[in-house]
Amino acid sequence: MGMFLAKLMGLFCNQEHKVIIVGLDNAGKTTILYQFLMNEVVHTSPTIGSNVEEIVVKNTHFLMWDIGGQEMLRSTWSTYYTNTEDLRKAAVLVLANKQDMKNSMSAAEISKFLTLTSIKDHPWHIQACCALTGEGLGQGLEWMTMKTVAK
Ligand code: G3D
Repeated sequence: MGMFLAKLMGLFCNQEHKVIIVGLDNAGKTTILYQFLMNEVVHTSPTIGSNVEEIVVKNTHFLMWDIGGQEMLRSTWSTYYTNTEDLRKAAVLVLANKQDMKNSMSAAEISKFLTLTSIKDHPWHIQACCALTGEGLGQGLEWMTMKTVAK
């Protein structure tokens, strides 16, 4: 993971990119962020809001919008996106977390359930992972990096 992040920093050079993580409550968003924070090359900025955390790897900004996942709040998600960045060219990475749990849905099952193949206007990828160990997170970010650098 450490080596991967170092490689990632080199690829991003002086560009600034933002990653917004959204998901249901208890999905593992904070745990995923914690995996990044454990890496010594990552610096954290003070919490910039009650539900927003930011980590900065050189000039790459990872913004974690921990927006409540309750159904009644989901209609407000687009408001956060509008105020954050233009998503027209955004790539979509779905992290199928908690793969270590016995009854977790596989990445293929989640992909089918979410009908990810219907996404035609953005590159997308689903990555099985376990935030507790960090397994799969590196591959997910690697995909995101490839999509970003390819632009
Ligand atoms: P959230 O920020 O999306 O709300 P959290 O979710 O990161 O707070 O995680 C919610 C709970 O799920 C935590 O358990 C956390 O340890 C657990 N969790 C996160 N990722 C994984 C994973 O990959 N596997 C397993 N088994 N558990 C995971 P607690 O008990 O602290 O509430």
